Amino acid sequence: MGFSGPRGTPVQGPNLDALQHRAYMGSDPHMARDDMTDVHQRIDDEVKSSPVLLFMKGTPVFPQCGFSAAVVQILSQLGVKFKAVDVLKDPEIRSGIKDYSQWPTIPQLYVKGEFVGGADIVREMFENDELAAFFAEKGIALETA
Ligand SMILES: N[C@@H](CCC(=O)N[C@@H](CS)C(=O)NCC(=O)O)C(=O)O
Repeated sequence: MGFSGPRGTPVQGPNLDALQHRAYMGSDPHMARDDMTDVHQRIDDEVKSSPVLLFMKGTPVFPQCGFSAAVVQILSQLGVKFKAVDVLKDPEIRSGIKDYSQWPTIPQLYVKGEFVGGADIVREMFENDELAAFFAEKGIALETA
């Protein structure tokens, strides 16, 4: 690519902010703004209609990624009921959730509409005994035997 104009004067290059933003927006650079708004709304509806919601790869029974499996395992160990959304079934959600939370990876755990974190954060909270307290504070029942 030639980025120099006449006599070597630099030509305005691509708008890096826009390119980075587009890259961040996910796998489909041609996704229209309206589609993104639509996905955002769908995610918002999901997040607000389930007290504990996990965006993951695969299902709780058949997780397709070790990070997702780790969060499922922790939630199950605590006896927390949760809804799971398999992002592998919906590329728009897989991409849109990263923008929604400003968090670049899956899994993503939401409690009462609030983004909690991914696998590392959930694991750390669990190991520090913070996670059970957090659920209690949010009014989420733990059904541990
Ligand atoms: N450090 C992350 C690990 C999760 C991670 O790296 N996820 C990757 C692989 S499953 C991911 O979501 N990559 C983007 C994608 O697959 O869309 C966490 O704490 O959750």
